[in-house]
Amino acid sequence: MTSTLESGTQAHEHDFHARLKAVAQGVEETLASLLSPSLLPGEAARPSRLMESIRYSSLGGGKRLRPFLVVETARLFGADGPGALRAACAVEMIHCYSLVHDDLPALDDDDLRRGRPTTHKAFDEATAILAGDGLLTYAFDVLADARTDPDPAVRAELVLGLARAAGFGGMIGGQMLDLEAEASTRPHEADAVILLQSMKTGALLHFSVMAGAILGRALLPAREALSAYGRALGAAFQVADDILDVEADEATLGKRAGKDAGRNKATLVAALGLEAARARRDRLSEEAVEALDRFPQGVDAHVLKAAARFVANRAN
Ligand code: GRG
Repeated sequence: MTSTLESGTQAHEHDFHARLKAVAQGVEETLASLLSPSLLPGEAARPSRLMESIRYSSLGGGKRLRPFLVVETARLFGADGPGALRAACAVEMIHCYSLVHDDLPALDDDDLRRGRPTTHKAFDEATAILAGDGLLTYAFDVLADARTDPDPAVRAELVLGLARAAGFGGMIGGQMLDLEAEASTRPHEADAVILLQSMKTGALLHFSVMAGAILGRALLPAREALSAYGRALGAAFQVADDILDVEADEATLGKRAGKDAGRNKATLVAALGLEAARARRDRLSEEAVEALDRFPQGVDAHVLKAAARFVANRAN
């Protein structure tokens, strides 16, 4: 017989998947519109091959987890309108740009992403570099536009937060540490890997949550709880990724599997071993859930809690 607790958890999982799907659809439509050939004031032209490569890199794939976190967090405060979807698309643009550049021959040199040829394979290297650059720049355009939020202070906070998360103290810095660790002959230390991952992957996931809090004008106690949630979820996500690289196959992942060990990648599986990495992933996922228990009363965060569990248990 199914216990009440189990059926409650299943209902939450169901709600999570329904919301993930709904947000993904909203993101797809908003991205398609943002990346249409129509010019914005101040733009002279949108070169068709560039736009085609950008659409290829960002439409029709991915779990859309970061946009989901933006929209669902904003929804806790009743702020999940078109502005939240625009902010969600800005974060997804940064994510897609990082994937396009990460796949380049000078970095990971991958041929497969989201189950399709990588952008430099489908187009060419120079176009893939420009597609990434275009997505990076446009993300800030979208955030700074008054259609994202009428309050300039809110827009400035979003722009600053995304810049810090994606910049040299965040994603790019994490990528640099990653490259250095890969080239090093010393064993990977867990503390160093944890810092690297908190920057490379964690910062953007954390910002996704905080963007929702910013759009929702969340007060300090809620922001603190959400920040703790975002940090734990971001860390759990990357350990799960390290584990999937060992355990999953290419067809399920939609990208090359089993590549970390051969490349001396600084992963928590390398630093801690598979069992300890699994235990850490599950602990972090529960930590994320518990962070939301500190939430102000009356706010129903069960979908975000289910997201933290999904991050740990996902198949790709
Ligand atoms: C500017 C040269 C240059 C590089 C950009 C590459 C880079 C900076 C940073 C690394 C960021 C990166 C690629 C991290 C990997 C994180 C990761 C596990 C991505 C996969 O995320 P999912 O599973 O992917 O959310 P989907 O496809 O579902 O969106």
